Amino acid sequence: MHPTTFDLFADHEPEQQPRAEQIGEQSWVLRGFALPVIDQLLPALEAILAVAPLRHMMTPGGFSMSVGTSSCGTLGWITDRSGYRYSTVDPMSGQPWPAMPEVLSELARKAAQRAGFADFHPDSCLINQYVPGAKMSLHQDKDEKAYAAPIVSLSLGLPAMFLFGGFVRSDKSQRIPLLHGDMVVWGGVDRLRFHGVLPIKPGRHPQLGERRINLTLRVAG
Ligand code: MD3
Ligand code: FE
Repeated sequence: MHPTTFDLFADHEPEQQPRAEQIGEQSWVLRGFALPVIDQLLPALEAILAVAPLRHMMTPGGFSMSVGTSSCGTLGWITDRSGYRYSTVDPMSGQPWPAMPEVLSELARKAAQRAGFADFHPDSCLINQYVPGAKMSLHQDKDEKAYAAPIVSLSLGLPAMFLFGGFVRSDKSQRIPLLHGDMVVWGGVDRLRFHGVLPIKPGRHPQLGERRINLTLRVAG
């Protein structure tokens, strides 16, 4: 058994360990990596969304995002007419964002370690909800203070087709299907690659219903 997955997969046979697929020089898809703790994650996520509900934020250009967003952790990502940034306060409630559940930060730390990034301690988790038809256009993630740390994502619910591009918008994108329980780690030389999500296809997930939720764990501050 791989030493870094010892705790998380203690009850599982080695052949049931998640497969790691390399999608970039320093980027990995970890199929099903979250499944062993999914029954702890989903109630923790519902508790966060009860305190910090999903909302459709307005981009600086004045467009409402098709994706509903919220956050947990010390810093939460927000956007309004004055731009994109991280804030310690949820502007909807005027309160700090809900704490990041330990099951989530530990899972992200283990995923990052599996992809070669030691000591990943995220201070922010952005929660994106996609209903069928919602998408995310190609963009780069540049609002974090530093790019040394990777970004770790966790996909839940309906499947998505993730677009993994290059360093300029016009570079050809790879298409990578992401399923419930999959995790992806992007870092190092791949940290500033363009990426996006194609419109979600209609469907119903047994646990999440008619939606996809994606969590991205980051070192934002
Ligand atoms: C690839 N979210 O929140 S996963 C985002 O599925 C975002 O909700 C998508 O893009 C989603 O910003 C994609 C996350 C992701 C985040 C950062 C990356 C993929 C990345 C940085 C570089 C390359
Ligand atoms: Fe992004």
